Amino acid sequence: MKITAADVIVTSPSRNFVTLKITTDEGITGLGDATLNGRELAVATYLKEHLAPLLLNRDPHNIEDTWQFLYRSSYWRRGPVTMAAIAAVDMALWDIKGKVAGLPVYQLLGGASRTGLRTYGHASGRDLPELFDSIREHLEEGYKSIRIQTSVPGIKSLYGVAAQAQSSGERYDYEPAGRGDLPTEEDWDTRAYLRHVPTVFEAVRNEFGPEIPLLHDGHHRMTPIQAAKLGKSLEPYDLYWLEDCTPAENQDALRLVRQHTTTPLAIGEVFNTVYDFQTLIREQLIDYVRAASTHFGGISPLKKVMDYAALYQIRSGFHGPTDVSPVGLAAQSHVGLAIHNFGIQEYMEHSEATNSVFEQSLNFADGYLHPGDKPGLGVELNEEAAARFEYQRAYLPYNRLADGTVHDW
Ligand code: KDG
Ligand code: MG
Repeated sequence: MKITAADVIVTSPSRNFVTLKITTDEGITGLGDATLNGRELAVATYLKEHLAPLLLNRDPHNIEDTWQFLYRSSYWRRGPVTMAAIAAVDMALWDIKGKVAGLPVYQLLGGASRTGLRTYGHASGRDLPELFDSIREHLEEGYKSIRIQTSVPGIKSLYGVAAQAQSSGERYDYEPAGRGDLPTEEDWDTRAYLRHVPTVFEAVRNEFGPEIPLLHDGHHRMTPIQAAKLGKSLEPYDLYWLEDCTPAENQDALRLVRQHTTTPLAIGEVFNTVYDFQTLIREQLIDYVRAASTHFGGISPLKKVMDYAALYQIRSGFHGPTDVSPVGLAAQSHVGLAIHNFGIQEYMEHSEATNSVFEQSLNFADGYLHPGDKPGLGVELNEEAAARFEYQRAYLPYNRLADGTVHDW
């Protein structure tokens, strides 16, 4: 079998997505997700200009060889643009292999280790009553585990509560990348945040009891000692995890955090290769691997990093916001179903417009996600529908402190 075409489809049903479609001489096609939120066209160009010509006439069955060839032959390694492009190729080839075999991808990865993937959803609110409503809504929808984000008194905006939701009062359950020519500026004050967050978790535990697994995302905003302080102050509320407590580039920071708190730590949504996780896994500085198949080079390296993490009892918590497309979500759901050390899957439901473009066998019921049993990844792209949603430039917001200093967002 030979690859005869590698097409890149950019579409924007509610938000931008970049999808690679690989076609073979036998007419079988495979899809891969190459979406990099806010920098989508960089990956689309990388794929069109640099990888597509290398794929023509290759045997689609040689997934590992193709991955190594694309990774090593560029000389320039790693980085989100390169690894999202390689990820799309890797996913598309697994999709093709599954279709040829007549099996869903998780069967090719060793078969199911569980009946479904436990998920967590995002509850948020400007104040406690709004947050409680959001938690109740998620529980009614079947979610068994919930991420909690709220506005902080004195700060006009907070990650997890989008500007549009703040002004309209609507439920916020989609990503904050804003369409427009320039990014939105938000404000931030870590001391106010550190004072406020433990009071929120205390209130949530008082209202909803001790059983629900609760999560929180610090979104890279704290210094190591601030993160240690937050981890300690959240210990009475028994978090499932504290995510991205410090900027991900400085992995040594986690040593300090770890020495001070038993709150479980999750990190890695901006990581691109196993090398980013190497020290964190070997020294057992984290409890959950937050990589997404899309930004981590695809299914092949995600399975490998999880096998490495298994040696240290570290589990998965794959990144699953809506900027991971239904193709990327399916890819990591197949991995999650197959590995023994699955932890939890982040799940923000895609919009109706997104689902009209990506037809999926993936299903969500009673808080559990399953990639379905269609051969391959179980996602097909409706190209006619995709063509109706033209790309629109979009940016994630950024933060400034009260004195005007740029801060991590
Ligand atoms: O593109 C950025 C988003 O993926 C990120 O803000 C979402 O932190 C996030 C999460 O945990 O889902
Ligand atoms: Mg996060």
